[in-house]
Amino acid sequence: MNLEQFGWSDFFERQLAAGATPGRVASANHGRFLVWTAAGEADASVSGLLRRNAALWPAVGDWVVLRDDAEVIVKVLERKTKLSRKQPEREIREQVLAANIDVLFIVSGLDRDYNERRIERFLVMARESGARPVVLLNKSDLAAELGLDLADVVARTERLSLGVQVVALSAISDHGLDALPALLAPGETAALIGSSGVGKSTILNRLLGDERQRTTAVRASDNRGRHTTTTRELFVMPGGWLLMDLPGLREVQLWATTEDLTDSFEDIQELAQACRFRDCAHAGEPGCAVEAAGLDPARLANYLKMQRELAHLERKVDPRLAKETRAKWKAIEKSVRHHPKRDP
Ligand SMILES: Nc1nc2c(ncn2[C@@H]2O[C@H](COP(=O)(O)OP(=O)(O)OP(=O)(O)O)[C@@H](O)[C@H]2O)c(=O)[nH]1
Ligand SMILES: [Mg+2]
Ligand SMILES: [Zn+2]
Repeated sequence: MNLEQFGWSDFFERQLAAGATPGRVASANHGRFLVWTAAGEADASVSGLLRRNAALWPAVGDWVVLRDDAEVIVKVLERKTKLSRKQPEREIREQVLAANIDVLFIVSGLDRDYNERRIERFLVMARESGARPVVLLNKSDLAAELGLDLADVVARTERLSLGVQVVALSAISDHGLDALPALLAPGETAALIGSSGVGKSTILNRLLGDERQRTTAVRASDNRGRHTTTTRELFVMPGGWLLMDLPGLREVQLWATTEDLTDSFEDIQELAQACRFRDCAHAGEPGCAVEAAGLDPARLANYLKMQRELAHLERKVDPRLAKETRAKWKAIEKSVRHHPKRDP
């Protein structure tokens, strides 16, 4: 087998010491990793060093170096891209969901799953990852049933996606699926993200021409999925590209910085240049150009919400920044103490 067909490139070659055995993590299960190598598949665990350091832990999609017997992963090569979220627990920590993804398919169902705010959130996540996002509106066969006009939903989604490609399709009737392989060159990797039940595994099965992934009907009452896929796994597709199926994401807390909002909300950032106050929060200040522009208030609210969330994360994560913030607060407290407010 040649490694290029799994996505190997100069970027990784340059990091490899002479004589080392590389491989790509195709799936992971409780500390065991299925690794594709030039000599075939290996079932590997990780070395003690990696085990002791969460930041060195391999993710599905990673290129790794194996020990000579191919039983232990000793190193994770630097990633080209990584898809991360904040771990859902209270602890402030990054969770890498997938590594070395070139194209990120953000999947929504055109049933009651369709949610513009969630798409905006996934777009921020995608942009932070370094992968090229593409929005997939699946279950187009159901749109009419729900009184959604397909052309209208596509146009709305395009508007909020600011130039990101939007593809309407129906995996179940094979409609629109053929647009996807054309978006990937041989050796490139795509991943499917979205909430449970949107049809990620169905899309994968159809493109693969094989029912390799299990799928389950959504709940009739609210179209919610049942978290059928529970592991992340890579598949080699007929056109020579790779596709990763992921479990449905119940909750996406971002692992990004406020900077990462810039691309996804260029419209708001541009309008903000004309606000009277440089630090305008677009929340009732006089002379606010953003509020005056008649933007969808839900989009603005979502932007502000993510901005607060990411500013909070930045304070928690970047110790230097956190220290500055603390120093600032101390200075404010001090000035308040020394200059108590007096009634006029
Ligand atoms: N009507 C319709 N149903 C679809 C379509 N695509 C998928 N489904 C159905 O939606 C249900 C959920 O599909 P899955 O592929 O299991 O969804 P998933 O996104 O992989 O869900 P998780 O693995 O739980 O994250 C299944 O019953 C599919 O048959 C479609 O285009 N139209
Ligand atoms: Mg699935
Ligand atoms: Zn403003």
